[in-house]
Amino acid sequence: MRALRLPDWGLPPVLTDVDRPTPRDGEVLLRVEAAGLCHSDLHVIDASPGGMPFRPPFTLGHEIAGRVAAVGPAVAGIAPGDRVAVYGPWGCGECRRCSAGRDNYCDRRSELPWAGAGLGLDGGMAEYVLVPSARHLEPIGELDPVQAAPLTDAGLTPYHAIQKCRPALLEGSTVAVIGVGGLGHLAIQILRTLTPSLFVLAVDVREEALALADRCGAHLSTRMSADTGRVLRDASGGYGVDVVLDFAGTESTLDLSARSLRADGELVVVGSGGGRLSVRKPGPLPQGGRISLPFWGTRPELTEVISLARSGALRVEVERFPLSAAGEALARLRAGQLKGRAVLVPD
Ligand code: FEH
Ligand code: ZN
Ligand code: ZN
Repeated sequence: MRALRLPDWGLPPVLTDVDRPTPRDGEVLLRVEAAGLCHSDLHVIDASPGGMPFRPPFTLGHEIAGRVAAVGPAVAGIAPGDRVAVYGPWGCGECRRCSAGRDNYCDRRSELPWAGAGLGLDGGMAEYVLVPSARHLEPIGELDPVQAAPLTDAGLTPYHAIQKCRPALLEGSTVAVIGVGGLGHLAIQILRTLTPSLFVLAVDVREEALALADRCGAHLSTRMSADTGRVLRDASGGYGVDVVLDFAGTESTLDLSARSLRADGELVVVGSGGGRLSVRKPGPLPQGGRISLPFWGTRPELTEVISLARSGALRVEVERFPLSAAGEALARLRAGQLKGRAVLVPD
């Protein structure tokens, strides 16, 4: 079967032929119908030896949807032909966190030589993918797999981040979404769906991203500039923004987030842009300010995200590429030239 493999650190991914795996015990083999591209895939590709808690060679892709092709003898409740999305942050499956469906915060993460699908274990940028347990599979019904695949990360990650600050999302609260890419555009839709009375402000550097924010339901979208802190403050009645979701996590966006945050506000840092923010008193953060660093999402939350999408509340902006054009898709992602999420479809 064809698969996009990372052969070793420092080498580019290659599309090559590998054996199609056979499911054993509780494993499930999926025929991949869609695999999303994520900025984290670039971090993995660009990592140097020791930079990640796993090592190549493996197949990339941690945003997967497809159809069950075969099941191991111990599998129950899932059968060939079932259409599913894959929960990606596979944990040990035994600790308290994994037992509660919070594999994203597995207590034994540091002991595992992998972090999930396409993260040390073979992922979904391929014709088939082997999933270690049926517990990672979420039925998608009639949902288009090209919509479902990005929801397993680009949808699940903002959903989890929003659940973390849900108590602060009161009637009429102001929320800033900084970075309207694959995750940010879905964050806006989730915010508008879960708490319709929120006042949602969107910030990005690209005009097409601001247009996407408007289409997704942002009340105000503003281009990042030296003035953005004032714009956000003015838009929140001069008090500052109740919740900031930073999907970039760069030095400049963290600085903007801190400057725009209301006293007793919540800063949720989702993006892995490598920016730093000084946490000291007095310092750049307002009094009562709270920071969280959410990672991906939980298995029950994936059920909730797929249910929202099946109800029509979420629509992923997608750019499709055949698996054979994975190199072009990665180049467009790296150049910041994608509108929404790139999704590979095996050809
Ligand atoms: C995946 C693997 C490692 C780091 C970050 C990620 C995110 O894409 C998950 O949302
Ligand atoms: Zn990701
Ligand atoms: Zn665990």
